[in-house]
Amino acid sequence: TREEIGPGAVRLRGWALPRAVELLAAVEAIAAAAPFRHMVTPGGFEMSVAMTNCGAAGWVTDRAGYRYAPDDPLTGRPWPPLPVAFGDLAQAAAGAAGYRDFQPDACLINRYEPRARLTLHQDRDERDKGHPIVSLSLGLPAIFQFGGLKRADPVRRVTLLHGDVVVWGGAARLFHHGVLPLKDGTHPLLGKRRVNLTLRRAW
Ligand code: MD5
Ligand code: FE
Repeated sequence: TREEIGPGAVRLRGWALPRAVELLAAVEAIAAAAPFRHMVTPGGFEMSVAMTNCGAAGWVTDRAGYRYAPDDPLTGRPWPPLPVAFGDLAQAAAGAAGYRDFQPDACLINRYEPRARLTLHQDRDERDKGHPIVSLSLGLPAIFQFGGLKRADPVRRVTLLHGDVVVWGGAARLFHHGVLPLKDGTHPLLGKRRVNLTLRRAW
C-alpha cells in the first residue's frame, strides 16, 4: 500500500518483504568486507547506530566532519560495490513513488540495537538534493520522527516495520528527521536488531 506521509514522502508498506532474505544476505556479505562500526561525530560523540556502506560513495563522519568518501577509512579500500539488486529495487521503489530514473551511487547501511537512536538531523551531504532517498527497513520496528525544514517545526511520528520502504523526495527530502531509541524485542530474521538501508545519489 502506497501512502503519502508528508509532502513528497511516500511509504510503501511491506514493499521489500519478498526480498528481505536476499537483502540481508547481501548486507552480510558487505559487512564481511566493510564491517559495521560506530563512527564519531564532529563534536566527538560515538554514534549509537553502527554503520557501513556500499557503492562508489560511502557516508562517513569523524572529527573532521560529515562527507561522502570513495574508500572505507577502516580498511583503506573502496567500499564494496552496490549490488545490482539494490539499485534495481531502489529505482523501482522511486518509480512507484513517482520519481523517474533514480540511479543511486551510495548505500548507507544503519544497524540499530535496542536503545540505539538517531537524533533529529537533515541529510545535506548529497550534491544534488533534487534526487530522492529510498529507505528500506528490516528487523525490529522503529518509531521514526520527521518534522519540517526548521529544526523547531513540530514532528510527526511514523512506525516503520520490517519490509517497509519510504521514498523521501520533494519538500520532505530536506525535512529534519530522526529515530527514537529502539525498543527491545526479537525479530524472527534479525534478532535484536533493526537494519535500515538508504539508497542515495551522493555525487
Ligand atoms: C533510518 N536514516 O531509519 C533513517 C532512514 C540517515 C537516516 O536518517 O540519515 O541515515 S532515512 C530517512 C530520511 C531521509 C531523508 C529525508 C527524510 C528522512 N525526511 O525528510 O524525513 O536509519
Ligand atoms: Fe537522515
